[in-house]
Amino acid sequence: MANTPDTVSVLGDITAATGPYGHVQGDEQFMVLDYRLDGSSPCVNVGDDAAEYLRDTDIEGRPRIGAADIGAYECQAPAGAIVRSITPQSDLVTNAETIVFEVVFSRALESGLGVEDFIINFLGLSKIQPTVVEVTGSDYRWFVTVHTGDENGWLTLDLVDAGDLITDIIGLGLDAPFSDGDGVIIDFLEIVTHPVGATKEPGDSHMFTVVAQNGIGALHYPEVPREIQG
Ligand SMILES: [Ca+2]
Repeated sequence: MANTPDTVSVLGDITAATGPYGHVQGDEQFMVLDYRLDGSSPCVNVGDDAAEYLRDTDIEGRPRIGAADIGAYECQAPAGAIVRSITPQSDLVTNAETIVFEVVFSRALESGLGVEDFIINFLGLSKIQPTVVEVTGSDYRWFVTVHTGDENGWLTLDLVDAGDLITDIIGLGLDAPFSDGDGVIIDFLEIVTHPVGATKEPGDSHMFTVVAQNGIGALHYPEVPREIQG
């Protein structure tokens, strides 16, 4: 967050003024109309202590807690950052090896976030369980790459803070866990032969059921070398 005496950067979409009387509304972290900060707000402890007219107390005479907060009111109960959202980058994934989730925090992180901090919930019959393979990103926005396994199902991602303690830029621990993220449907192309598992003999006929999603393709019968035919 790049803040100067003249500008304040606030996470979120403030172009759509949908709150009461056309004011900005951003969850519970920035209680617009009285400008008091929630403990997990990005404005806590990131004000400028060297500002020329900074007072020892806020506009109500309440003491500073740690570094000064941005705004007129000093948050009296600073708390760690929270997860604002965990969102897959697609609602439906067809035949893809990986899917990426975006994870947004209420405050920039300092350290401690890794693949061990995430748990996958998968509803489906998977021979290869989906796994978290990579965590990238910085500050508020992080991206988690998940290997999709090999079967159709419904996949969500939770954050549990299982490895090194996740800390934010003001040194507080993350308020984990988070398990309210959006899910993604994993679809794989499926081909079933009929009769199932039958030995193929010269002259036999076979039928195929093809479950295809979101695409156009052709079905090919692979040519099997003579020496390994049953
Ligand atoms: Ca403070």
